[in-house]
Amino acid sequence: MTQKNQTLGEFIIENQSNFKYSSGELSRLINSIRLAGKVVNYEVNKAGLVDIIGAAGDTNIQGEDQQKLDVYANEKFIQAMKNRNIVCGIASEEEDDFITINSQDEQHQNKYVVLIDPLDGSSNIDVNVSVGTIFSVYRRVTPIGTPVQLEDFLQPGNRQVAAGYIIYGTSTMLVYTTGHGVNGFTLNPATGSYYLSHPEMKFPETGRIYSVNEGNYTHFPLGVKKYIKYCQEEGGDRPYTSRYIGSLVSDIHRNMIKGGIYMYPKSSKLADGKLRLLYECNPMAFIIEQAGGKASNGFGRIMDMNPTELHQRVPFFGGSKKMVEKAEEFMELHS
Ligand code: P6P
Repeated sequence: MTQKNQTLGEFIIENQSNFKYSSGELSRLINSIRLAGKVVNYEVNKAGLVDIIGAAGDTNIQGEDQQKLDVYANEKFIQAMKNRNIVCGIASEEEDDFITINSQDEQHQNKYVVLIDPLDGSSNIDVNVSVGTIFSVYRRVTPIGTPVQLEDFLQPGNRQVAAGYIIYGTSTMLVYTTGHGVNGFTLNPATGSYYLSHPEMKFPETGRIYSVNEGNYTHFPLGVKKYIKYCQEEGGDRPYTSRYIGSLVSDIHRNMIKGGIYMYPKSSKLADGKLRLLYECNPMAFIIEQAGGKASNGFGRIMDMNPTELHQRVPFFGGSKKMVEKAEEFMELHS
């Protein structure tokens, strides 16, 4: 039972029973992400004022310039999840390889792994556009007490125990699921607390917004081109509206509230698309499905894909169920 305006802390305590097998670690993990989100939010909100914008002079494994705030956010989330005897490993978009975290307490062995995109859409920071943090949580599959292995991270999305995002927008929100629906909490900067502002979020079954970088149109597969044209033609509730922020969290958050589809297809330039399966597509897919939507790679369920590498990319179509199904129809027809 959710009561509007509960604090996140009250909500976690009240819903502790939902976290099967967990003696409070999962709650404490969500709590540590909440705290790190507040610290990152403070820096994101004043990024224009301090020399924290601009490339840190380094590039991540994706070959993308690391904005200083990317590096800062990565450090803060890793710090928040270490030394709490909850997590045995972390994989991050900003880290080439996964990080092993040893338990500090012989009597207790950490059993969760976290995959995180600490600041997604960071190229938007210096133009003052919303950015987000995305996280995904699994129970490890290798024996507890041994060092974490790559296979602990290469699990299909259907084995996630929690996933969520923080959107640093006109307000800062934490939206997450533990497999029992999706709830959104808004940060009140005056008190530093997150309040349950969007209980039991639901993806509208259909919508009139399509989100895709149409600059890549000529490079898309024929089925994607046909679906985009379908969205633009007169007929029924069409033409739809095109809305694309270039920040995955922001585009999906808006579409979850208003109804819509977000697409990052493969193209002749990017054979597997751009988005990463493990710390972008799977967590967003868990949220989308828990809210009643659909998340696909164009031909099958994103969360059923068996990962092969930490930073692998996949095509992504996520949002209102009927819109994703229609897009899949076009891709099936023209594959
Ligand atoms: P493009 C940000 O880099 C990101 O990973 C997502 O947040 C966003 O939706 C997408 O890439 C934007 O990519 O190629 O359209 O600029």
